[in-house]
Amino acid sequence: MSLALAPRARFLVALLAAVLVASLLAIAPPAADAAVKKPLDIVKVYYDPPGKDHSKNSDYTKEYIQVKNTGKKTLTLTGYTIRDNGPQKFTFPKGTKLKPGKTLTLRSGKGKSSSSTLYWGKSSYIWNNTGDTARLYSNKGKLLESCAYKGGTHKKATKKSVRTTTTTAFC
Ligand SMILES: [Ca+2]
Ligand SMILES: [Ca+2]
Repeated sequence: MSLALAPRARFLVALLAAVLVASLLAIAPPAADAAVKKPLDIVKVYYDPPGKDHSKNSDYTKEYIQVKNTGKKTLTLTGYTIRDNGPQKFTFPKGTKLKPGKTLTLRSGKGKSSSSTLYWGKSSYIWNNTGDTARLYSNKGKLLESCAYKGGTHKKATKKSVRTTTTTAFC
């Protein structure tokens, strides 16, 4: 009789183990990427558009950084800033608003702003092709996100830098 029960006992042990693993997975912390998501999130830096870098505005404006409102409320970005790893700094103009789920593109160079696109307004590129750090600050100067990248293709993010292609850093 005890021999006949053995397979069932083994099955129960296996079932118990499966339930235990499932419950452990349920309380596992969220993925690193989800953890850094903020109501205002740097999505990507298009740091090196394809082709040679020419010193002209139509090329500067191909380069951009994108931020997204991942929250549920419209954000007013007046006074928020974006900085590179050097002295470059962009201040969001008074009255800049971003609706939930919407993305705002900030292009290097000069151009006419719209509700979805802003321009840094400088006669230069902003984002270094060989690596840089994009930092986003609130209007009170609080660091909201820091996104460091190396140039070239890096298929996996590390603690020090995000995933990149030859054109784009995924923050
Ligand atoms: Ca991000
Ligand atoms: Ca660049």
